[in-house]
Amino acid sequence: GTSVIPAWSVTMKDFVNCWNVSTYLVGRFQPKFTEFTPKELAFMFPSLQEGGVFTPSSCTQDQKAAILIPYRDRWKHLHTLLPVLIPLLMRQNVAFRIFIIEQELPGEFNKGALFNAGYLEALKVEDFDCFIFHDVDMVPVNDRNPYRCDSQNPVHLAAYVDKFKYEPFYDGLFGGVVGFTKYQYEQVNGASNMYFGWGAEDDDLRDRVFKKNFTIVRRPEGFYNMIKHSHGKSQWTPSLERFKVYSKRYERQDVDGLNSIVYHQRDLNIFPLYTWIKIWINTTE
Ligand code: BGN
Repeated sequence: GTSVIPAWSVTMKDFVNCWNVSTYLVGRFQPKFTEFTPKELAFMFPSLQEGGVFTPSSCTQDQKAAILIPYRDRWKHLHTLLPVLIPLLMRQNVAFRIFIIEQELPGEFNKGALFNAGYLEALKVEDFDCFIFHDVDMVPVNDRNPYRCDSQNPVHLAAYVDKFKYEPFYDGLFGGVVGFTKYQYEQVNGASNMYFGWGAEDDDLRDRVFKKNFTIVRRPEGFYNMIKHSHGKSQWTPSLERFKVYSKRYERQDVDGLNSIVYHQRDLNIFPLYTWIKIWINTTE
């Protein structure tokens, strides 16, 4: 039947699309890389709600984004990224929740498995439209790069990185920061769970995307600076196994990924800046 909306329930907010009113965007900027304590950050962002939640108050956002940061032993990086990322997301009027997806020791880091576990755990907390998988050391330096999923295709947000002189490092680069809708992530069966250590899990994910007939969206504003690693290079060991795993990627896509991830959620903590989830992944197989 017809329903009558009483006039008093129609507020200005209903008419204002958040993506049309991002008033305070500046484009390219040069952030200072400064580490803050969680306390300082909570003080800096009083409009951030417990768990690292933000809902724009003056406009209507059509997407709710889960910002998923795979993590292990990178406290300094995380608290250098957040003072840039949080206000940027607020300037863009993104409705978001920040998740730190920490892999429990011991064992090699497995970013793909953390993507999958993080995705599933985020959906247990609340429903999301857009999943942004975000490296802990990638700092956005252009706030006109929208933290927003594309309705058609997965997005590679970190297209231009200082480490690669802001040039596309290679055509198929799909690392750093990527965004999927729920539909897109489920279609590609998530990420592979079989890459331990550094490298190739992002190339595998890209090939999954293409195999399911998506393309990749890159925006001209996708500029990032990497936080320098004190060890000079990444402390993750480049895995030698990765070439072998990668060569069988198409055979595995439908049986290795979101539908096969084995993990345990060890801990879930709601902190002022983030929802922190600890994940155990089987590393002995
Ligand atoms: C590539 C790595 C990526 C990494 C980029 C940028 C591989 C594939 C081996 C089959 N790919 O070389 O994982 O994101 O460099 O550093 O190692």
